[in-house]
Amino acid sequence: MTPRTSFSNLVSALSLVVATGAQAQDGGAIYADLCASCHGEARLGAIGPALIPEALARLRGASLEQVIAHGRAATQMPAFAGTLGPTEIAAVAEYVSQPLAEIPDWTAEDIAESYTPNPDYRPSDKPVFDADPMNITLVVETGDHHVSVLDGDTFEVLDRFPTPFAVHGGPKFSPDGHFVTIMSRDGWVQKYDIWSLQEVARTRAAINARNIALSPDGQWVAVANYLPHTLTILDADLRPVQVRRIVAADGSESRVSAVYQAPQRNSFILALKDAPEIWEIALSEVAGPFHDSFVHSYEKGMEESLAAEKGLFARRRIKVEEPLDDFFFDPGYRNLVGASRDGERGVVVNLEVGRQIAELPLPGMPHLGSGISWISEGRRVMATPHLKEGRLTVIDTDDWSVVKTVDTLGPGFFLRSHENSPYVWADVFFGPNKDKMHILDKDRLEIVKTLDPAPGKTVAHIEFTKDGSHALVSLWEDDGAVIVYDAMTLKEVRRLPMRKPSGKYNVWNKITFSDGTSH
Ligand code: DHE
Repeated sequence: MTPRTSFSNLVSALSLVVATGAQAQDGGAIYADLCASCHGEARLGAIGPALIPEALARLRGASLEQVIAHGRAATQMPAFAGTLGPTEIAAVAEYVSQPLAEIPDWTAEDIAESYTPNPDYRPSDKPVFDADPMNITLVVETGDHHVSVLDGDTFEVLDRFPTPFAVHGGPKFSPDGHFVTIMSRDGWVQKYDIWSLQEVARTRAAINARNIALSPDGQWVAVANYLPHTLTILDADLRPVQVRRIVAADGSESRVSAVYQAPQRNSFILALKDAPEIWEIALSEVAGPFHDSFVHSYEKGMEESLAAEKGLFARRRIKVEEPLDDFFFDPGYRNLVGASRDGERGVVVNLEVGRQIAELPLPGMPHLGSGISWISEGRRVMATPHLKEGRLTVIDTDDWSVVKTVDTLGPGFFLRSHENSPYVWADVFFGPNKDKMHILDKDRLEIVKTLDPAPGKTVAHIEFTKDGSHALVSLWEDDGAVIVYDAMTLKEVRRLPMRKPSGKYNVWNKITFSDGTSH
């Protein structure tokens, strides 16, 4: 079992961090002297973000030293090149890259204490703007940690609000599109009122989180966490309701890969990152189809009794052969397709019978979280990009056979389409062709055009307007843009300046689970 300590004991526990030689010890002293006041004595974040390997995953070695030396534009992070020499900068970078000696706890009390309502928030029972509230698109700008609220008809920015540091994953809209909930990698969860264009509140649900899911009725927010090993459930006001420790059937603890809502099943589905299990969390008293699946999958000898697990948030375990990182659901949420750890196969798990029913060849690390589904020549297919190979795989969701493999100009990250569009848009996120955007015909399953709107720059992630008439593409640079295309002629019509717009989310497409959006 991994050792744990309470948050209050953490500072003293950190003195146990095993230093990797004199350099790391110096790094610790420099950290305490210059960094702790903003990033927290325990490196868990304060006004600055947490400085722990889980949070710095994409910022290592030279890049981390660059930030320490030169600061970070548009943030309060100052440059230390005038104060510290290169060896000291390397030492502090090395220090913050070391794992914490103990996995800190983050209890319901810690969450409740972090709760920060916006004192100026005034609710409004109707939108304070004339734009169609169903055609609002949110643009997450990770360049300076803001979200722009776009009118999907005029492309006017109605508001631009600050977010917690490093938002990741899709914001989740309430079923009526009135509110949105956003999560940062540091575990902060923010609620924003789209109708009144104001932040409602924010709270820190964990130390390091993966993603969030909102229950189909909008009443509960599930937060999937890496640190600590928990699933946090908040109510719609962001107050903690349950902090559930993730303990696999064999007693070991696990991180959570991701959590999603399954609307037809009225449940949350999550995958454990370190144990071969999928969990389903009931969002009503266990009854109906969920109850049947629940009873079916119940195993004697589990520590909890069925009786104890039949209320709200009852948990069902589905055993799989190996842990799943990333997954996709068919539109009826009857089946889940997950990527195997070796990145070579996809496994199909039927949620009703609670077991694996098929396996697919998906070499090259499929990115199933970005998978989308549509009707192609009368049959329902899904497609996934691959993070390590330049290809898209199209799968028939009736018999789980591979219909086609489409070669692309490099590995991609995101895919999008819309019911009213004949095309699927696929980025080429990695490699020399990161500036390209492929357009595929949904029936022929062929690339019919490749856009090149900003040679040499990263072009990624797509979202459609509510009616599918326009496609919004990110120019994923610090001084980037959202490029608006006519989705039929594929011609650029507008370019809206944005700071590294990582993702875009249309209220209508998301709340109606539009064909062509990822979950
Ligand atoms: Fe993501 C969504 C996991 C790295 C930008 N990413 C998701 C989701 C998961 C996931 C599970 C779905 C959550 C949801 O929307 O509820 N991402 C992972 C990883 O495991 C990975 C590869 C490694 C990691 O660092 O965690 C990873 N992701 C990245 C990035 O480096 C990206 C490109 C930049 C960033 O901001 O961190 C990135 N991920 C995104 C975006 C989404 C996302 C923009 C939402 C896409 C959408 O359209 O819904």
